[in-house]
Amino acid sequence: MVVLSKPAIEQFYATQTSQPSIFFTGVPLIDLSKPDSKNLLVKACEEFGFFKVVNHGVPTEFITKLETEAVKFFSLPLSEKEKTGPPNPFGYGSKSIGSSGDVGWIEYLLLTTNPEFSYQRFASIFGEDPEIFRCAVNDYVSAVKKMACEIVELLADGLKIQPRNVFSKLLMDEQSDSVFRLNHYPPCPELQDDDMNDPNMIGFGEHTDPQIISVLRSNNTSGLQINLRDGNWISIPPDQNSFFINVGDSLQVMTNGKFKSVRHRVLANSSKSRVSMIYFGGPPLSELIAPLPSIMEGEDSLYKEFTWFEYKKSAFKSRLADNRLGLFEKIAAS
Ligand code: GA4
Repeated sequence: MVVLSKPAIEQFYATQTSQPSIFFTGVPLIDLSKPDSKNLLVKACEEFGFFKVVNHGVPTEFITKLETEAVKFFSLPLSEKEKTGPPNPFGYGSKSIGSSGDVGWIEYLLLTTNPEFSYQRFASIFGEDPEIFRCAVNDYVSAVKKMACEIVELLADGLKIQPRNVFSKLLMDEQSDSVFRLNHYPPCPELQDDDMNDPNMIGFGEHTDPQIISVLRSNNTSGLQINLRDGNWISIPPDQNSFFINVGDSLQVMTNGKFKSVRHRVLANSSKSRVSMIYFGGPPLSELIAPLPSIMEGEDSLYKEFTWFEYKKSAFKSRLADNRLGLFEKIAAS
């Protein structure tokens, strides 16, 4: 159990009495309907790279419709699900994550958010009408992307960056290289406390997200943990009515390290199934990822210049737990 200093907690933490007390309940909480949220958002991104959002405006109907479709998909026989795979770059994957040997107690579906993506591969498994699945994904992703844009515009305001769409225009760009992921963590009955350090018992190993911003929604099953600056892991109580937001590596670079991408992981659960859906908002492949001039105030860039394509290429060759930004950091002059 981690205890944060009191002044930090008082800034923006809400204690939820319904959460089990074994969980740390001090998640930075942002109410998007409150006009003063921009300063709290900036603070959450600087201190944690992570926060929870309520009053987000994403219709509940879109969330439940997609969750129903996801559960339906993951309940299909393996041979059927595999018809949409392998997951490189888009499709179904099981246990194996990425292409460098990482494994987890998970099955998932990786999709592009590009509306042109052909759902033909789903035709055979969704019967006559893969349209239902396609619509559920599109409705959900459009609504979540709108919320993500609102958040990054508030962040630009909070950082006093002009124009306020510097980040959101990248997510809205037709060429935006954004990804959508449906995860299913089946219950892992053999799980014992002692196994927690066994990588095979980890649902999804520790990592930071390479993109700008990630928007996560899960059912009410625990598992998500974030790594604090002091190295401690804290459990994030699940909340199916809220969204959890991660700062990604690209936003860390664009803010010259003022915002930190958050290291996070998902632990396997012994009895309950966890279903999560994550939108990873990324820039177009050709976009130069560099600190925004207006944020620098005379300071030097901490990073070498690179395009999203270059970063993505190097990221997809890495192991999950690697410090991917390390390769792109400037070595400080002695
Ligand atoms: C982490 C964030 C997203 O889930 C993802 C992941 C991707 C994958 O699952 O194929 C990666 C991982 C993620 C970062 C490093 C590489 C690539 C697995 C992996 C080992 C889809 C992404 O964009 O980067």
